[in-house]
Amino acid sequence: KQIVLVGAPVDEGAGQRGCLMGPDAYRTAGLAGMLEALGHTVADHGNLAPAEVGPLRAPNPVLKNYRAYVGWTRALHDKAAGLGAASVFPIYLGGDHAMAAGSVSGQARAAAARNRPLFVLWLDAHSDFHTLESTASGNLHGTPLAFLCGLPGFDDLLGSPLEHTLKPENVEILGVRSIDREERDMLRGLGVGVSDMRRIDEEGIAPLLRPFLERVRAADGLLHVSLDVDFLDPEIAPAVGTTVPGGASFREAHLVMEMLHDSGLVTSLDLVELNPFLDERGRTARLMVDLAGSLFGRRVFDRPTRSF
Ligand code: DIR
Ligand code: MN
Ligand code: MN
Ligand code: MN
Repeated sequence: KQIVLVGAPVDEGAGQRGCLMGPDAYRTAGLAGMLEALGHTVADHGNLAPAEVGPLRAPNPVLKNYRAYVGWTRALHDKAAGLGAASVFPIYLGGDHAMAAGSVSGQARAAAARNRPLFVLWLDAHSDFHTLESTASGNLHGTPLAFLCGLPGFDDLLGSPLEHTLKPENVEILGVRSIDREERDMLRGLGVGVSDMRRIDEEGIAPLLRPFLERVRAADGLLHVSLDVDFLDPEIAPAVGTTVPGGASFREAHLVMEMLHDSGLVTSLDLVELNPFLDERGRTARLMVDLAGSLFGRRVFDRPTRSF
């Protein structure tokens, strides 16, 4: 594959600062070299900067860094729309999850131009399904998926209503274990696919993922994967500001990535919410790189015996 790395040092959306160091932590952990060793070509496009934004009034006084959210969404949307039109595989290096408002909306625009439906697998402890009205924390990384599904109130983000929204039934949230009441009601109303940790425990992660992948294939869809560090259990991935106990295990996470690779369906990826300031000697950054390795074809027998 021809892989393009796009750094998105966004940290205004999270409650804690530090995600701006994420892209460089992935580079330091050897992401590009690992992908090249698997036979891919890699072009690092460096880090994006937010777009300039004119005067704006935040629709809700609780929102933090609203202008920055708008600026990042516009810059990432344009970049992703361009990459989605080219025959490359973009990896968006976060940055907090607010960046997905731009990366995914841009990929959705490009998918629509190619007459292909975009599906999204959201691997996260949270559903990130607040509107600008419903958020109580004001942390904008809790809102991108609601924006992407076309919920109202987000027109400032691109300066006009989002044209290519995700179909709620084409979104699957996996690994979730912290959903606010307002988010739950909106998710249920729209019919977004949600598999929480209890379902993963009872049914196993593979049988939950497989039918979604089959739907993507049947629809000839493109698949974007948005991987939040807090999908993982904090015992193995401590470098995130919003840890929630009881997350995906090392084995579950690698299994998901290996199934995604085997499907051949994934066309773009976000690696988000890594906060290197909270890491233990790069341990979480290396695990995320390792997971990306499984998504790009690394098998158990060619994984190094000691990864950290
Ligand atoms: C909580 C936590 N639902 C909020 N959200 C997220 O602040 O809105 N944490 N996304 O990562
Ligand atoms: Mn998230
Ligand atoms: Mn269009
Ligand atoms: Mn999260």
